[in-house]
Amino acid sequence: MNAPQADHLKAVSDAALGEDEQAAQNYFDQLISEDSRVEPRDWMPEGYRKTLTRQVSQHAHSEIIGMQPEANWITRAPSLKRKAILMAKVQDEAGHGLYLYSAAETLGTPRDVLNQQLLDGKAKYSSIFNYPARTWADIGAIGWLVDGAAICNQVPLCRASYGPYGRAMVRICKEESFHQRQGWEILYELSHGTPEQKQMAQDAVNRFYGPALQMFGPPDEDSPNSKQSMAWNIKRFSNDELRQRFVDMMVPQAEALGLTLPDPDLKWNEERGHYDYGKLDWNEFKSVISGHGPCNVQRMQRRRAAHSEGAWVREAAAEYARKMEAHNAELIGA
Ligand code: BYC
Repeated sequence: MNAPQADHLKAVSDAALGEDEQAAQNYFDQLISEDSRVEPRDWMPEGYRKTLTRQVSQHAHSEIIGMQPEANWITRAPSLKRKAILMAKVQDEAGHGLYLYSAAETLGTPRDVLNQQLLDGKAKYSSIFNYPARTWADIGAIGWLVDGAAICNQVPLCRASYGPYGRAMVRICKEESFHQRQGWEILYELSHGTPEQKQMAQDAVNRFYGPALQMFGPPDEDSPNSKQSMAWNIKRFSNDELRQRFVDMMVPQAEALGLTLPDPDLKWNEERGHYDYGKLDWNEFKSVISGHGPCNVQRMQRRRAAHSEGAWVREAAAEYARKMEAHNAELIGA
């Protein structure tokens, strides 16, 4: 084949490749515009894959790191019943991490790579888990406020355009509802107990309310990912929309608990049909997500230690899988 012929063939094959890619892009665009689901087998733009891998893996890391503040209270829960409930909740969080790592893996990055990004401090996890759980009431506040915020943020994610993520979120949200309920119940009992217990519940709410509002992410004007994620039907609402929904939901619940939300600017706005709320401390948020929150160092030290202490479990599981494979191959061969 001479050079002009080779050039001609290359041009034809580039055009065909281009056409294929265009057809794949058109199909993807159609799925998004019809509000259908994108599945792992489907072609997807690299940016879509990257954004989802980032969000889903960070979500998984949050579930795993999020076990720490609560697990710390399992041995100190005030009764056997409370201990059993808290253990079940913490185990649920581990399960959420597993569903989410599995969903993230379908996008092409293996779980050990995602996990290494967390261990190397290259991947984020939710800001809220860098705060300590100082008292038993904090466990109530985490359940009521943190899981409440999680539900508000995650129910719309059940309709995320990426199938494995949306389906994982359905089960996670069902379990989060039980988690919020258990937090509410702890706070209700404390706020209807002795004055000291009520004060303990109020102090916990005072500590966790602001950080819970920050879980929804930066204000819309400072959220670089929202616009594209919403155009791809990954996020259905902006950070501020969900934060507002959460505030509106929590005000009557706080009244029912007999507790106060620590915001002097919180008031009903008749015109907007929503509660107005005060400015959040975004400098604190930036500091926490850049590694300088009260517990960032402790959380990562614990995660790294747990990972290395668990090495024998991973080795045993891999060896068992290898033996089973050899055994099955022998049976097929026989
Ligand atoms: N903390 O452009 P933006 C749970 C980062 S687990 C830390 O708005 P996006 C539970 C953001 O990643 C709850 N970082 O981003 C578990 C981005 O940085 P990168 C976890 C945050 O992705 C155990 C940058 O700021 N929930 O409930 O469009 C026990 C700019 O933000 C945070 C999820 O993961 C934050 N709070 O929106 C109990 C939900 N906020 O990545 C309970 C799924 C923002 O560009 N994720 N950043 O370097 C989401 O819905 C979205 O990712 C977010 C952020 C709303 C969080």
